[in-house]
Amino acid sequence: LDQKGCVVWITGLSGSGKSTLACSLSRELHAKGKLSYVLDGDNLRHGLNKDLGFKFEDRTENIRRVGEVAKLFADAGLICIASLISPYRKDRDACRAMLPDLSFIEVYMNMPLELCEERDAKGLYKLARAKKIKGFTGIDDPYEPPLNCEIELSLQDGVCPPPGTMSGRVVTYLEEK
Ligand code: GGZ
Repeated sequence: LDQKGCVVWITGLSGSGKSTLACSLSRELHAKGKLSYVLDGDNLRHGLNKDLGFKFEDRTENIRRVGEVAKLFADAGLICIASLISPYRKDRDACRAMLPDLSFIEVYMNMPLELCEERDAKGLYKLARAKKIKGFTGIDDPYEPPLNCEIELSLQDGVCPPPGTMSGRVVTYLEEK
């Protein structure tokens, strides 16, 4: 295998475009002959993490487990793309600490809450605003933005760049390192 494993950790609010970016990145890497695998928080919560909810300790355990699995994929030489809200800085930093230097690439989807809320693909923000869901990230649960991430993606001239543009930035970063 002509590649070194690493973890691309995508963090950001629900609806910020993490899964879309993960998918676009995975396709682009595939086209370049690179092996990757996507770990999506929402999907893993149906299997590996189905015993976990959204309270503080559960989210911490969720991130810890996905970090451990991501490390296994990276050890096997894959580019592991983890896409989770991962709202707490200490949990993301603990994942970073599991991996060798330079092999944890934190990507921050810095999208305004208003935009995420406008998208509201699953209607969860609406439920959270109506207090039918408690502890929803960005509404009544905190999101701690990264202080030193490798890549920050945000609006360009007030609009969200297309997924291909954003995944292109990540690929360029990976190629350069
Ligand atoms: C945040 C929630 C919540 C609460 C359900 N807070 O956008 P989605 O819907 O499809 O993906 C979100 C997913 C978050 O799972 P993660 O494993 O990424 O979260 S964390 O990293 O914080 O452990 C969202 C849905 O689950 N969801 N309830 N209260 N998101």
